[in-house]
Amino acid sequence: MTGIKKTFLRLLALFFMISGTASAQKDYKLWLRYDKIQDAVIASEYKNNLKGIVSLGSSETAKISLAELETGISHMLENKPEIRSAINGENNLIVGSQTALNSDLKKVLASDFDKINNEGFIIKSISLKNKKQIVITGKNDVGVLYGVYSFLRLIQTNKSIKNLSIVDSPKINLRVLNHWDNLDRTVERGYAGFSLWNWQKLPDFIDQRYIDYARANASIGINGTVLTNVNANALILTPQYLEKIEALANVFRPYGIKVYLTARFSAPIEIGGLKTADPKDVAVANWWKDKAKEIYKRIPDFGGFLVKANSEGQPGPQNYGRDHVDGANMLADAVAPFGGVIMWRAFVYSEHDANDRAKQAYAEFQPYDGKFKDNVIVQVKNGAIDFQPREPFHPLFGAMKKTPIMMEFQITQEYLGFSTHLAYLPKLFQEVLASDTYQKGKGSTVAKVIDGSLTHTKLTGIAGVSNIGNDLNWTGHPFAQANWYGFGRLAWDPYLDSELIADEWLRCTFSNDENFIKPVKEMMITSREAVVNYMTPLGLHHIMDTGHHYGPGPWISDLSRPEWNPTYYHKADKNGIGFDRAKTGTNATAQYAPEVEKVFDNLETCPEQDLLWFHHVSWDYKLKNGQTLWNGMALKYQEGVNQVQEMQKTWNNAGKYVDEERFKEVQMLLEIQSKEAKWWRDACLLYFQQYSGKELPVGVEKPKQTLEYFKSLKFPFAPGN
Ligand code: BDP
Repeated sequence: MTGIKKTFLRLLALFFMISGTASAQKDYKLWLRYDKIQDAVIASEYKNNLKGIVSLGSSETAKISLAELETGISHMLENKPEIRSAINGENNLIVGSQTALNSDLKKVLASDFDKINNEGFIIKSISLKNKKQIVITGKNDVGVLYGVYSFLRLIQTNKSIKNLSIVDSPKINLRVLNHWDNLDRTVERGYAGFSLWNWQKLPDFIDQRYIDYARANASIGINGTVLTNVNANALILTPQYLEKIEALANVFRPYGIKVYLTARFSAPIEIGGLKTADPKDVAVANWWKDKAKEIYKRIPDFGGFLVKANSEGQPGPQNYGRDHVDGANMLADAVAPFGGVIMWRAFVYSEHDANDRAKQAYAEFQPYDGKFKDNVIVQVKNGAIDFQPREPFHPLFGAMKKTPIMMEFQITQEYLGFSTHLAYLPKLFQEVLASDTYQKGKGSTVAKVIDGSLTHTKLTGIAGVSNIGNDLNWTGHPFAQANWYGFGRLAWDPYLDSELIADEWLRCTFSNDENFIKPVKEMMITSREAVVNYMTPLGLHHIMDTGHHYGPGPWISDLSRPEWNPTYYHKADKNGIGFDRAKTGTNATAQYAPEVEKVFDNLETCPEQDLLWFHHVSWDYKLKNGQTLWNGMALKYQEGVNQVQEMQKTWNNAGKYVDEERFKEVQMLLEIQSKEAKWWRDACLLYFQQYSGKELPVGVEKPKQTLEYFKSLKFPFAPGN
């Protein structure tokens, strides 16, 4: 090869590298793209109302607010507003916390300040000495920052800013991400690459990603992050690692984000040199007290610990004949002097307990109601089994009347197609939040339980198991970003409509063009139901392949723990299919309030979407649409496949509104999803057909492979396992 040719090829390679990076950055920016406003009329309204910015604060957080406004506005309007040192003239955007406001402003806004809490904000069009201004304020600088992001979102979504009067506060105190990140940077159930936390380079190297991560979280109101896996490693609590945690905490602090760690219960033995981790042992309690002191010395606003104890092999107080209350309260005492909290997980079930797994967490935790210290909050998964595509709400939400309980959602798609399937999860989250527990009569929704309005608990919280990794687009699938975004928005306000959230996200992330928004929003909204249909329709659950949880495995029946086997959950036989959790079966329905119990218990009133969760039903049972259960189930599987094909069509028509790179990415991913939806349909139906003994109804495509083929598939290096 000649020298010139070589140079040319090198340049060509470089060009592709650079353009590749540039395109990847499109995903990288998440919903903070701040694209130019396309509509000239709207853009001119913004320009007229935003002549100058007056920033009244000087803290790190205030500087971030100002920088974000400058970047956002100058990109969206292609015009940099003047930064003014004082309120001169009109059409200024005045930004600052309550204490920084002058007395005129304080007076104008006094009644609004009464309506917000410490993290809330006010965005208001006002007239000051006959001059029009917009104010963004809050009780402190972090509230102002939330207001800034909310204001930028108005512009991103092309809303009018002429007569603003927005007064908003988060309804839940702890809005946290749970990273299941290991110290070797693998991520348990993570499908977006490796962990963001580069432990080897910390504390000295601050990756720009840490800052961008904090920005993204602050923009949706997330105020806490648990950095490490619930299956914890005690080493994170050693000085060598605490120094690194401190560096991350310093990055996150100005964004209003507190750092939390998972505490391995046996840490006093593993890194403390003690012989026991018995919570009643004075030396153990003191070890934790000293550890807390050491952490708070470095990180004065450290959030506290998240603990998975005596669950799936993790150590806990029961190893010493103590219970969850003993363990949680001992840790609570250690962090209490510093204002820390303990998030104690209720995700427990035991192979030694012959009881229905769905009943075990309630059975164990409900009797502890009212026994935990004030700074303990019990973290409960949304359903009683384990983050399935659909689960009825966890009965504990209706049953802990004196104990703060927080929600745990899974944003990472362990059971919903990893990061290859498009599944818009806020739809799932909303379904759970809106479920009525009847704890105090009709209207006692899960949302009201976790925001404390029903039980009047002061400590309230919501956690989302993160779907973030070091993939260039953060979440593996461009649309999985919407699940991170939507989680944050619902954590802020659990009454928000998931469809509005989808609308917002699409506008910020892709385009404001209605011809794009309408069909693509529809695609997002149906996507979760599509996944339910092609994986686990009519209340089926836990029928995925074992270990990695990738793909179907309803046939698995040989695992050592009975409740790990899919056959335990579907109980298919010649007579029918489903888990009888009604009075005639395990009576799990009795864990709900009588009003809910009645509905679930009765085959006639049980919602069909939960049918096989609560009932073992004959293959010939007539569904509401007149189909037999077998036919109806087969048709649901087919419907799921059809829905994905519709999603593909929608996306194929969206090409002209989206950049080539993201368009292709999503197109390829939908193609995988379509193939895998068929895989789920065929494998499950062939397997269940052995029991039903019936033909597939008209309208359901015939499988092209045999059941043996599906059973033979192996995925030795499936991610996240
Ligand atoms: C299960 C996951 C497992 C987690 C566990 C948990 O498969 O990796 O450790 O949940 O939440 O769904 O503790």
